[in-house]
Order: sequence, then C-alpha cells, then structure tokens
Amino acid sequence: MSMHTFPSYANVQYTMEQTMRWFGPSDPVSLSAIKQAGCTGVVTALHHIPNGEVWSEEEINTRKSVIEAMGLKWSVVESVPVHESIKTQTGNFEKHIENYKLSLRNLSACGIKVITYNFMPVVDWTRTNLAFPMKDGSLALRFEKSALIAFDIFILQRAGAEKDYTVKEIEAAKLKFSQMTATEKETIQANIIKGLPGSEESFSLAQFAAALKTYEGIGISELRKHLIYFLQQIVPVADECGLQLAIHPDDPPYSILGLPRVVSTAADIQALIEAVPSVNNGLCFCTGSFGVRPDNDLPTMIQQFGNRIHFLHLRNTRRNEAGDFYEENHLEGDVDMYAVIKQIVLMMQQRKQSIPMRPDHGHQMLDDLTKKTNPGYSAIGRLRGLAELRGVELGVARSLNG
Ligand code: DNO
Repeated sequence: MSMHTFPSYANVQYTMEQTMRWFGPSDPVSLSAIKQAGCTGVVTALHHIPNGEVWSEEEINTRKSVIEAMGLKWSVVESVPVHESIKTQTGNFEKHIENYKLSLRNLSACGIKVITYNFMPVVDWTRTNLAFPMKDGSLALRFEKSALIAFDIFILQRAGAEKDYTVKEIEAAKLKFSQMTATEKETIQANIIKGLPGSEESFSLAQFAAALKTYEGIGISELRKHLIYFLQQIVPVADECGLQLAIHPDDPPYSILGLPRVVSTAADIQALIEAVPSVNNGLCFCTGSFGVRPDNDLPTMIQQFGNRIHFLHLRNTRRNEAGDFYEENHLEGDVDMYAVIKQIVLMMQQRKQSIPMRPDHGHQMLDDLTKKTNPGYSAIGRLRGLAELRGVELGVARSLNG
C-alpha cells in the first residue's frame, strides 16, 4: 500500500510512510500534534515494562487502541530493549532471549510487524550537550569527544581509561575539564549516565562503573558473536511471524568508554547479514548515526542493504576532525539528504513497498524553547524536519517522472 500525502506519479507508486516517535501518554507532544504534523503513523514502545520482561498482548493492545482512537497507526516499535545479560551472555540470558521471542510473538499477534532494537553495551545514544546554541537561536544536541573523555577519566575515573585515548585527546580532555563549571560537570554526568529519551537504563555513578566492568574481556569479536547468537535465535521467530527486525546503528558509531560497538559501519552490517541472511534480519537506517563516520557512504549503503531497510531515521549531523558532531537542520550538514532520499525512493519502487520513516530529532525552537521537552523530540523542530524531508521526497518523485 502506498502512503501518498501528495499526488501520485506513474513512476513513483510508493512513498515514505510519515511517522513520529511518541513516548506514550506522558509525552508532552500529543498524538493530536503528531497527526497535525501530517503523520499517518506513530513509533512507540511500552517504556513502563521493565527491560527483560515479556510484553503481553493485553499491554500491547491497550497502547494500540489509544493510537488508533486518534486515527493513527502503530507503525513501528522502537524499541523492544535487549537485556544486558544477552549482550554479555551471562546469568539468565537464555531466559531473556525466550522472553524476547515471546514479546515478538505477542506484537505480531496484535498486528505490529516492524521492530527496532539496538545492541549497544550499557548506554543507548549518547550526547554531551543537550542545549547547544545554533546561530539562529534554536538549540541542538551535541557530542563533544573531549567532554566525554573528561567524564571518563576525571569524573568516572575508570581504571585504565587513559589507554583508550591518544595523548592529544587526553590533553584536550584535561583542558576541557579545567574549564568546566561544577554545574557543567553535573550536567554532563547526568547526560551520560541517566539515559536520554528512549534509553531503558539509568544509573548512579557507582552502578555505571559496575555496568562497564561487566564488559571486561568482551571485545568486538565477542560482542559480535553474542549479537549473531541472538539473531540466530530471534530471526526464525520473525520469519515465522512475518516480522521485520530493524537493528539501530551505534550512536555515535564508534567505541566509547572502552566499550565495544559492532553496528557502526557497512562492514559490520555485512557481517550480520552473512551470518543470518533472512531479509527479516534488517536495519533501521539512521542517517544521523551512520552519517557521523566519513567512511560510511550513505547512498551506496542504501543500494547495498536496500532490501532489508525496514525503517528510516532521517537526521543530519555536522562533524569535525576531532570526532565531535552536532545535529544540524535536516537538509544541512554532512548527510547529502537529497541523494539519500533519492535512493530511498528508488529502493521503495523496486521493493513495491512504502517504508516507515520518522524525522529523527529536531532543534528546540520557537515556543518549545520555553517548554519542557524531551531532548531531540520537541514538536516544532521535528515538524520543521518532517516538512523539509517530505518536500525533498516530492521533488525527487516528481523529477523521476520527467
Ligand atoms: C535516539 C534513538 C535511539 C534508538 C535506539 C533504538 O534518538 O534513535 O534511542 O531508539 O537506539 O533501539
């Protein structure tokens, strides 16, 4: 089924399904606002269910009916979180995998067929500054490597942290730390260990140090082995139920805090596909996460992995040589959004399928500057992003029709 929000063209029968993330009934952005932004779908999760427990059909249907009462569709689950024991293969991890399978079966029984998750150890997405001023007066999210390293070495005081960084990086972190006020130190600590919206873990400093320790002896090859084992268990369930699994890339797409990361590059994805070839072993193609690495060529990756991209996060970042980045307006920055959307449009026609997308993050701007918003998930910034992205899609669609 195509999801046209603009006139259809002979050569473009399938367009992106426009959605926004909704954190559930406590989200300050209402379903009605999401609908007014022009979305037909919602991306949500049962954040109140503790990580590792089964999502019952009853709980799923309760959330689903709230969404449908607004005339919207629950298009994608983001995320069914993966319990830490599965990533470290310790304790009762087999039980947690069984619980995960059951949640998948229950979602399928309720008609929800696209499931996003990630396999980042300990922390989900990470930023050091949630209110980075842009020239136009709006606020953006930023990741500053020297601030992260300053947290690691001087606040957390992780044993052996220095050996994960170059002399130049340590110097920059020292300087950064010496310039930080006490409040800035507290803020950066909270940004890293308390979890940003959507991450299912939140730690005290001592708990955080203990969680990092559980990865001693787990390097890239071990973590990849654990992920492949997990995929070998859950992909057959997806195949049986007609579910599309969509792993989210690492954000940022490189190791932080000495932790291994295995979903950062095209080669990482290729390794997962070779191990578990089903197309239901798929991807959430996040242009913001992949786009932080100059060696990720996004339009080429869409060509390479197109048949297994089941969900799209469209977002732009601007990086510097030190590895810092901030979140740009959706059409500015290092991601060539025109080239990306063109490949997506072509890929959808080939697959004869609409792919759900959401404008990922947005600046805090206009009235949202004085409201309490979920960092990255304010209404107006995302509305701007969505409006720009759908304009590009219309332009691409029309140009393909001559
Ligand atoms: C951040 C999000 C991530 C994402 C998870 C997927 O804004 O893209 O938190 O939801 O990593 O499991």
